[in-house]
Amino acid sequence: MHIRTRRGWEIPESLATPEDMFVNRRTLIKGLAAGSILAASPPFAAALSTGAAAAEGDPTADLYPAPRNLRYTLDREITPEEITGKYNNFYEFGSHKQIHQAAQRLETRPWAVVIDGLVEKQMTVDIDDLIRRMSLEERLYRHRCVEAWSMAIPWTGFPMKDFVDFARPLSGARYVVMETFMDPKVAPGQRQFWYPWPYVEVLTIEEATNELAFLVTGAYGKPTAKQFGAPLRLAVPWKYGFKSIKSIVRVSFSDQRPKSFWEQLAGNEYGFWANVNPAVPHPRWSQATERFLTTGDRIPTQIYNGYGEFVADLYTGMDGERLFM
Ligand SMILES: Nc1nc2c(c(=O)[nH]1)N[C@H]1C(S)=C(S)[C@@H](COP(=O)(O)O)O[C@H]1N2
Ligand SMILES: [Mo]
Repeated sequence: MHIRTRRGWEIPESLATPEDMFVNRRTLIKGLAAGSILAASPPFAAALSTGAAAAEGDPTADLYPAPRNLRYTLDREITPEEITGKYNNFYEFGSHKQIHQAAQRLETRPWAVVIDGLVEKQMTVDIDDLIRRMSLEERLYRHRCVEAWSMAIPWTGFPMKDFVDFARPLSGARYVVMETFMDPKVAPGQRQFWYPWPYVEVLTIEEATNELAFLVTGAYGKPTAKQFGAPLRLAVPWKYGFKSIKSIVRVSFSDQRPKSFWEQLAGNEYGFWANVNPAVPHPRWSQATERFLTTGDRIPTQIYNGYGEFVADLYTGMDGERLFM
């Protein structure tokens, strides 16, 4: 190991990731660069050694690949699953990026999702019944982590608006509160009592019913690998990645706004709105650029992660709010 001076942009990465992993990933990326996968445009069917098995025997496997919705386009290459499937934030399985093997212990069937709070009728829905009720599509989305790395993923799922319609919230419901599974026997991170488990995230009803809010059931043309948050995960690509909660077991509609997992831990660093904005630095690092996992290059960050045309209207007239943190 050698000591060297870090530049400003390296700080978040070095806090989160040991240096040697970064080097290994660069080597991996070089090896992949010649492959056709980077340029492939049809829905993905690439297998990953860890995680591909999760898709086999999945009761909804026949629904993949789902048709791609061409309304959502990328300005960059899709990040291969060989990279995204081995570089994850899923604190339930450890507070580092190499959790993909540990996450295979998560049993994703049977899986039930509780819908409660301010709804016409509380219910518990089986994940396979839910998925078959919805109409699956593929969307290419950017993902921007608050730690200043980013990727581009072909998610499969359904609009969260369709889920909200299915849940039939009462008119007083203002927030959608989502919760991850809780099982410290399976998820060693949950034995770390200083974290406020279970992981919770919250959207306003307006955000949850915005066309971009997407409930993810698959990635790369098949049911999602467990490390991505199988069997049901959120994707809200205009917000920092921590809002995109994984492995959801409960969705509650409320007139109150409870604090999210990260807000409880450090509310001044990970706020409720968490919209991406290059001009608003994190208290400990700049958000002006991001490291794109596909190439390893630094690229400029865009306001709302480039999705302003879809979501900027949600935030007009909210000047007093900390919209970008
Ligand atoms: N339950 C849960 N959801 C979570 C997290 C987590 O630790 N636990 N991490 C979040 C963060 S910080 C990011 S960047 C994304 C990472 O998603 P990925 O591993 O699929 O890239 O998941 C988000 N959802
Ligand atoms: Mo993140």
